[in-house]
Amino acid sequence: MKRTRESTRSPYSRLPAALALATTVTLACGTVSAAASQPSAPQAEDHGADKTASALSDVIPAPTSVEPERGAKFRVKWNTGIHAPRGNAEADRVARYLQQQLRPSTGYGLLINRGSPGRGDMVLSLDGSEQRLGDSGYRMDVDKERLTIHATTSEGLFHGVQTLRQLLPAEAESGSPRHGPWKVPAGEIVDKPRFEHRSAMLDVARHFFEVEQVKSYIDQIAQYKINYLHLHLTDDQGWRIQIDDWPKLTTHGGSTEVGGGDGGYYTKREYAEIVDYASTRNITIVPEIDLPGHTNAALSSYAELNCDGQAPPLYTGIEVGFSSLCVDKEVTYRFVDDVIREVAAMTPGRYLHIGGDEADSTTEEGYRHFMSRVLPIVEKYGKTPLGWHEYAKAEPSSDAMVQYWGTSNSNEEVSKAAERGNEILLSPANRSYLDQKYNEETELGLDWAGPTTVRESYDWRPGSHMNSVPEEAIAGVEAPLWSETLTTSNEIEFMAFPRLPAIAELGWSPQSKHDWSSFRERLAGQAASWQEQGIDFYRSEQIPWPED
Ligand code: TNX
Repeated sequence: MKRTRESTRSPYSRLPAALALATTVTLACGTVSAAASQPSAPQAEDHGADKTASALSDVIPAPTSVEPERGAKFRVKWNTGIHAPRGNAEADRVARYLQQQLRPSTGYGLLINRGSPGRGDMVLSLDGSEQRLGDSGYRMDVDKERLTIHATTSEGLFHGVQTLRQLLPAEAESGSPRHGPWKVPAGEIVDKPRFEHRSAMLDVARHFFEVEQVKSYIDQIAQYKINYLHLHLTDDQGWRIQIDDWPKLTTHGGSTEVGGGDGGYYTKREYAEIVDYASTRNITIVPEIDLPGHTNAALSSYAELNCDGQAPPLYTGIEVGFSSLCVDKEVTYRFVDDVIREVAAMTPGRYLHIGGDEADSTTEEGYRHFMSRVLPIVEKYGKTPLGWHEYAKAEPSSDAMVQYWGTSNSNEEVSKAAERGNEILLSPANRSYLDQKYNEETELGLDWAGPTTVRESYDWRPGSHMNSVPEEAIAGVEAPLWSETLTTSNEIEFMAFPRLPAIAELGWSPQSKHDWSSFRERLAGQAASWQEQGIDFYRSEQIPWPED
C-alpha cells in the first residue's frame, strides 16, 4: 500500500540513472501537472523510446481470445480524449475512472467527450452490437487511429479498462508524472468471464482494517476482474459492524483483536462508504456474520446470549471452535433476526453470508435446528444465504450458495447440495487460502492447509475439482485472506500477491487458456506495475521476475 513502508522507497529508484534524472528535472520545472484538467501542451517526453513491454496477450486474467495485429500501436497523447456514450451515467463513471487512473502518470487532461469520437480517442462504446459478450464481457479494438472498448453494459466497459491498464507501460500506474510514450499494441481482444462469481475475502475480525485499507484492497483486486469482496465481519476476536439494536457488539465486542490490540469497527456510515466505493469498482460486498460458532465477541458483549447467562471475557488468541450461540434460547433468534435485518438493509448485493463453519461447540442436532430457524430469516429480509460448506447439511433451499473450504476433492454434503440445485463456490483451503505460508520460511501466515506455492494456487481445475460436482454447479472461486497473523496493508499485499491473480485467472479465463508456463511469464510482467502501485508482493522463485 502506498504511504507505508513500501512507498517510502523512491518510485524512481528502479529507473536507469539518466531517465531518473530527466524525471526529476521535469518535476522540478513543474511542466507536468498531475491534476491537469485541460490538455497540456505536447511534452518532450512523448518522443522517448518505446517502453511498451507488453504484447496484446500479456494480460491477467488471460482473455478469451487475442488477435494481435502487426500494425502501428495506438498512442495516448496530450490531446487524446475519452469518448463516452451520451446519457449513460454508468458509462460516464467508467470514463471518469479511466481518466483518474491515467491523469497522474501521463499529466494529460484526457477530457471526456460525448459527441462523436475524435481521431486518436479512447472510445467506450455501448452500441449493443456485442450480445455474445454477455453483461460482463468486452471487445477491445486497437489500431493506430483509435482504441475502442465495446460492451453491452458499463460492467463490460470497466473490465475492458482493466485490460487497457495492463497493456499500457507500467509507468502509467504511477501516482506521479512519468515519461511516455503511452502505447498500446494493435489488435483485437474478445473477452468474457468463465464464472459469474469471482471473489476475494478479507477477514477484518481477527485484525481490524480501516476503511482506507479496505478501499486499497478493493482497488488492487478490481484490476484482476474480481467482482465480489466477502468481508468476514465477525468472529471470536471482534465484532466489526455497527448494529443499532445491540450496541455493545461493537463498543465492547469490537474493542480488541488478535494479540490484544485496539480492534475497531465500521459505523454504518463507514460501511456504506465501503459498499459504495466497491460498487464503483464493479465489486459487490458480501457481508459475513459468522454463526452459530465464531461468536465469542458477541457472547462476551451480551450475557443473555450464553446458555449459562455468563458473559465470557474477550478473546485475543487464534484457537477456533470453542464458542457457540445458545441454540435453545429464544433470545438467540431475536438477536439473529435484528442483526440480519440490519445487515441486509446495508447490503445492496444478493448474498448474505451466515458462516456456519467450525461450530464444534454446537451439537449436530442443535446446529441443524439453529440453521432451520436462521435460513428463513435471511430469506425474509430479501437475501440469498451463503455459508461455509458445513451448513449444507441443514439443506438450505436450492437458491442458496455453498462455499467449499475443504482440502480434499470430495465432500458428500457438497455433492448432495449440488444435486439439490445449490451453487457451489470453491475456495479449497490448500489452493486458494491466501493466508497460508508460501513455504516453511514464510514468516507471515498459517500452514494448516499449506504451505501453498504460487503454482499450487494456480494449477487446479475449478470445473472438475470436486468429485461428483459438475462444472454447471460451480458458481466460481474465492480467495480468502484470514488475518490471524496480518496487521498491515503491506502484509495483506504480501500474502495476496501473486496468488490472488492466480485465483482470479481461474475464475475468469476459459479452461483452454489455463497454462502455467504462460501464466508465470505474464505474472512476471505485472511486477513493474505493482511497484508503481506500491503493492508489496512475494518474489516467489517460481516466477521469472525481471531484474531490478
Ligand atoms: C479456518 S476455513 C477457518 C478460519 C480460520 C482459517 C485460518 C473456515 C471457514 N474457517 O476460522 O481463520 O481456517 O486459515
